[in-house]
Amino acid sequence: MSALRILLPLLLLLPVAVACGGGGGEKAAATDKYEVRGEVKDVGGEGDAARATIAHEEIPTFKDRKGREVGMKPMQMAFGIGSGVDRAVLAKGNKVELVVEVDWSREPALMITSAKALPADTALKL
Ligand SMILES: [Cu+2]
Repeated sequence: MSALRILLPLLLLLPVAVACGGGGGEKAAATDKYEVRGEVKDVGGEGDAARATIAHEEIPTFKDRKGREVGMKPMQMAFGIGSGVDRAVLAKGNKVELVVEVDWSREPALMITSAKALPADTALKL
């Protein structure tokens, strides 16, 4: 019973330690994550150099590198492509729903970590 009393708080702290571990940035902010829809304008490169240029809808809750919620208007911009993303979904002209993770200590800061195809007739506010 006493072993559990010691172990349990440690187990509860573990996810916090993991969340603050990566990055090596000046502050231990958690990675921000956004869901955003858009249209693929261009895609290329492999591995760390892989980029997708997306015309994306507004991201109203987007936080800048100081953690201020400034939002992001609809625009066209390049994103990194995470290793687990299905590249077939990110074909030029496709409409997509993305999960984008932001880590300001990394280049590129904005990385697509999930991509799902939307029907071609999806109306986007771009
Ligand atoms: Cu943008």
